[in-house]
Amino acid sequence: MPVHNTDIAAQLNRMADLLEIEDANPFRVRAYRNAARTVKGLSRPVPDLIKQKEDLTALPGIGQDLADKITQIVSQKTFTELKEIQARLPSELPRLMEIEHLGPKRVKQLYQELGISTIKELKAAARAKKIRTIQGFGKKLEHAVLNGLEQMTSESGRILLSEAEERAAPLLAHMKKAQDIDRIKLAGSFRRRKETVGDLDLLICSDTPEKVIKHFTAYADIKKIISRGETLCRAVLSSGLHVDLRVLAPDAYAAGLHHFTGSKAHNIALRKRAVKKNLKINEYGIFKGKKQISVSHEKQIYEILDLAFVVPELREHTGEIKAAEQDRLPRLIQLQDIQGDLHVHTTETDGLAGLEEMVQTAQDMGYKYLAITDHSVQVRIANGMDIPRLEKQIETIDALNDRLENFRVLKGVEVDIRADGSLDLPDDILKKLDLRVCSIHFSHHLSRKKQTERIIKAMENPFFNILGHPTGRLINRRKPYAVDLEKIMAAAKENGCFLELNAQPDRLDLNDDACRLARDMNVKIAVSSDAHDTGGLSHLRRGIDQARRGWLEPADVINTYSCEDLIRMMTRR
Ligand code: DGT
Ligand code: CA
Ligand code: CA
Ligand code: ZN
Repeated sequence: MPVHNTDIAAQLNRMADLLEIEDANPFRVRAYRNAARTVKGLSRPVPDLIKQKEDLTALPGIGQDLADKITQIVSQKTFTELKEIQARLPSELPRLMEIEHLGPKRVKQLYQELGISTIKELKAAARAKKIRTIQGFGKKLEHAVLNGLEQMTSESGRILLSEAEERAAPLLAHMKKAQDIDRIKLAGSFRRRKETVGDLDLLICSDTPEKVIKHFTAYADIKKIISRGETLCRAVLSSGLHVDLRVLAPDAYAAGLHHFTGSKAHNIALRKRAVKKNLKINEYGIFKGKKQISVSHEKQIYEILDLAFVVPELREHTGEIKAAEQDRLPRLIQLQDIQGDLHVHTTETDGLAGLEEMVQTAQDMGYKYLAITDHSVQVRIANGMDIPRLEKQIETIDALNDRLENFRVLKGVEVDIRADGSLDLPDDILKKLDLRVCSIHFSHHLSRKKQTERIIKAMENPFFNILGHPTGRLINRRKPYAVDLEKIMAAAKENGCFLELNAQPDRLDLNDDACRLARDMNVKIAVSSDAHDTGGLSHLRRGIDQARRGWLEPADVINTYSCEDLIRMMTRR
């Protein structure tokens, strides 16, 4: 059964969590966290690396000891030290740490002082107003914990697209080994590139469905078969992810692919349109009376309905059909339109790769520029830079640029927006930079009005360029902070600022609707990876998926522009 990178990272993070509860040496804790992040950022599955005898210790933050543990996870799903520490501590403690406001330190207090080790016990204690009695907790935190518990229990059961991709890859590889398979495709929300996925809809084109289904049920990662028919099989993978496998006959493939790509709302709207033309569409094909009109490609379905082809990302019934009718669909941005990345971290703050390494990778990716944007002072958890350190980085970048040809390293910073709307570094130093990403990392819980005012005030600073991760959400873990995006976009427009679409798989912040709002309001977007290591740079493609769902064209995205144009856009005065 394949062990995925996500699983390996989760095991390493769990170890770090439990060590923190046990008050272990912080360096040990950090070593596990760094290793987890490295594994998460890898573009290739770790089991493949091991199979090909590649040296894991060559990866950032991974020494021999961690390499051994990772190898053990791949072969045994866990490792000895983790088993030992788990045996010592109650099993639900790590889940408690996922609740907002609860870190290892507070979970330890809850455990030691009130004997709380499960979500249920925590909820009961919070409701009984016991939590406020713990030293350093208080009434406000008790309310916040209850609130956090609610967010947790309202969890959707949907998984990140990135995780779905990771779980799907070995399944696809397995299915490709089946005989008599013509085509194979993941449809549904996965194909529409939605930020989260409810289940996988796997379509396979074959004349021998029984063989295909038999092969599917032999996939080692299946935990349970829910139902098994002649052309449909539903199963649950070990991770809990559901898979609907459908085998389609070759002459029904295009119609089936279209149907199961959805969305449901898009399908229904198309069906209505078909009815007006005396046609009928269903998952088996397009029909005129009893006669089937043969279609071998999805495009023909749209042609028959007098529509321009609508790509899967736009099939949400949010105006795409009308636009297709009038041939006004956007020419969506593609990864190859991107000229550079505008938000990355290095070992100077909380990154795992050095500046030159990041630059080298960006060059290898074919970029023309890369902005280095390490954290500012106030972000102490990320080892934020003060003025002298930033000045030194500026010198390093100047020297590097002297040596580089056809590539420019942009001097940047991710400067914190303080609670009062001021920026965390003075203008004197900000003005020495090419661009500044300005982000909120603290005081997420201001009122909607105050939060909006805070950001707008920050935008009035002439050195404000890009609002980083604009809503602060972490998908499935933290809701966006209360903020009036429309007002913020209006202020961005007025002040010549831009909004980020942060492409980290669990951020994807802005979301698709907000991207579309920005486009409608004529505010341009920076699609940035927020990479913390070289592998992280490739997350940018996830931002492109989201940008496409938000109807963005290349001209709407500032890092499709040349370096000169970009620098001009970063100069407000
Ligand atoms: P998910 O799985 O919740 O992330 O979202 P989808 O869009 O993948 O939804 P799913 O897996 O329930 O169904 C896959 C596709 O099948 C869906 O996008 C459209 C099509 N479909 C499902 N149920 C219906 C239906 O009742 N009517 C129509 N017209 N299409 C449907
Ligand atoms: Ca689905
Ligand atoms: Ca489904
Ligand atoms: Zn940030």
